[in-house]
Amino acid sequence: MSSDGRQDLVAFLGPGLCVMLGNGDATFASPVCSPARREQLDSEISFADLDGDGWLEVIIGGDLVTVLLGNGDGRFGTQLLYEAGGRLTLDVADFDGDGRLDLLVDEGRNAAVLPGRCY
Ligand SMILES: [Ca+2]
Ligand SMILES: [Ca+2]
Repeated sequence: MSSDGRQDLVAFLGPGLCVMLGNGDATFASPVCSPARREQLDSEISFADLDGDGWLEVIIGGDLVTVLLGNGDGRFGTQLLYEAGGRLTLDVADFDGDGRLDLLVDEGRNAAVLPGRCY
């Protein structure tokens, strides 16, 4: 989640979605948390650089797919919401081959692709 090359942790904790920046020695800094909606707490989380700026975004599944744009220091800027209709699983790939990452949301019987378009 940061640009230092060290592995970081992201998890839902009491206050919300929290990032713990890695110190590079198997220890982590104190969590920095962003508020999360209650229904997100058991949602699937994916990570990808959706806008091509080199920083990872956090993608949270659910009725509303939430994309939190990473700013490279473990914090998040803009929050984007996409109606997904109660989908359960989430995948990120370039499904239509246009060079932009897309989101696949799937509830088991029905799947939908949200085409990437933000860069
Ligand atoms: Ca990015
Ligand atoms: Ca695409």
